[in-house]
Amino acid sequence: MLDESIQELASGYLARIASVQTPAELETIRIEAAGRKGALAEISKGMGKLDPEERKRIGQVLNAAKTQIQTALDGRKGEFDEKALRERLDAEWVDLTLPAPGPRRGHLHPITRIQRELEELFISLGFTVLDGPEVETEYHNFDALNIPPDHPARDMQDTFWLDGGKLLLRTHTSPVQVRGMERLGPPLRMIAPGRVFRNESVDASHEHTFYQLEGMMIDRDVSVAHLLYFMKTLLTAIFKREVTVRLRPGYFPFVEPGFELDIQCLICGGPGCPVCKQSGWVELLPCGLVNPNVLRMSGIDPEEWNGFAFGLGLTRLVMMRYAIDDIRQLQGGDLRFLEQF
Ligand code: FA5
Repeated sequence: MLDESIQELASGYLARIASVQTPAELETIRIEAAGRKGALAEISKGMGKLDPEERKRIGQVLNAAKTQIQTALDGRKGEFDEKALRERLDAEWVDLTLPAPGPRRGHLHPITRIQRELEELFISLGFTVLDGPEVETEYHNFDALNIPPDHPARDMQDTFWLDGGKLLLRTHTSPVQVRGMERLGPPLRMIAPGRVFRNESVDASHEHTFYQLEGMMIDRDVSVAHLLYFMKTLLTAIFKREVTVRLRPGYFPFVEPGFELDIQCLICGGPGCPVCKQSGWVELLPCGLVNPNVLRMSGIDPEEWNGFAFGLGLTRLVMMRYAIDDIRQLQGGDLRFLEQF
C-alpha cells in the first residue's frame, strides 16, 4: 500500500517537473518534493514505526523515488541554466571584425566660431589678423595708449598686476594696436581678436576673463564716415538682419572723438533684463578716431596719417547673437550648454 502511494506521489511530481516552464516553478516543486518538509521527507520520518523487513523494502522504494525525482530536477535545472547562458551570450555578443566607432566628434566653441567669421570678413576687406601677448607690459596696455600712470582712465579697467608692477594681464586688446603700429607702420588695416582679463566682479554680463576683437585702420583722410561704414558692415554680417544701434559720445584716451556704439538688447528686445542692466541697450562696440598722441608715440606722423579704432566686446556679441542670457555659461565648460551650438 505504502509503496504504491510513494510511486503515485513520485509520478505526480515527475509529471509536474517535466511540464514546468520557469526556474521559479521548478524551485517550488523542488521544495515540495525533495525539501526537508516535503511529502517524501514526511514518509521517511514515519519509517521508524515499520517492522525491519517492511522498513527495508519501503526504504528501497522511497530511495528509488527520491533518486528519480532528483535526477528529473537536475535535468530541468540544467536545461534552464543552459538557456540562460545562451541568452546571455547572445546579448553579450560582439563582432570584433566591425570597424571601431571612433572618437566622438566635437565642434568649435561659439566664441571661436564668431571670431573666425569676423576674421574672414575683415580679411575680405583687406585687414590683417594680428595676435598679441596676454601678459602685457604696462607701456603697451596703458602708456602708449595715452593713459599715463596717474591718469584716472586707468581706474576704468580694474587690472590684474603681475610681478609687483610693470607687467599685467592685458585688460583689453588695444595694446595690439600699438604692437601693430610699431611693427607694420602705416598704412595699416588690422584686427586682433583675443582674451582679456579684468579684476572685476562677475554677473550676468561681466566676466573676469572675456574676449574682445580690436580693429584699426590707418591711412590718409580716414573719417568718422569710414568708421561707421565698417561698424555697420560688421554688425550686418554677424546678425544677418537689421539690428537697432545707437551711437553716443564715449571717452577713451586713445581716441578723439570717441563713441560708444550700443546695440538694442536682443535678449529682452528693449524693455530691460539682467543682461542689459534693465536699460534695453548693451554696450558692444566702443570706437573712435585715433588720438594723434597715440600715433606719435608709435612713430607715426599725425600730420600725414590718421585712422579709426574699435574694440568689439566679442563675448557680448556672441551672447546677443545666440540670445544667451548669462555670460558665465560661455566659460562654464558645461557640455549640455555647449552641445546646443
Ligand atoms: C575697451 O576695452 C577699449 N579698449 C575699447 C576701444 C578700442 C575703444 C578702440 C576705442 C577704440 P571697454 O572697457 O568699454 O573698452 O570694453 C569694450 C567692450 O568689452 C565693452 O563694450 C563690452 O562689450 C566688453 N566688456 C567690457 N567689460 C566686460 C566684461 N567684464 N565682461 C564681458 N565683456 C566686457
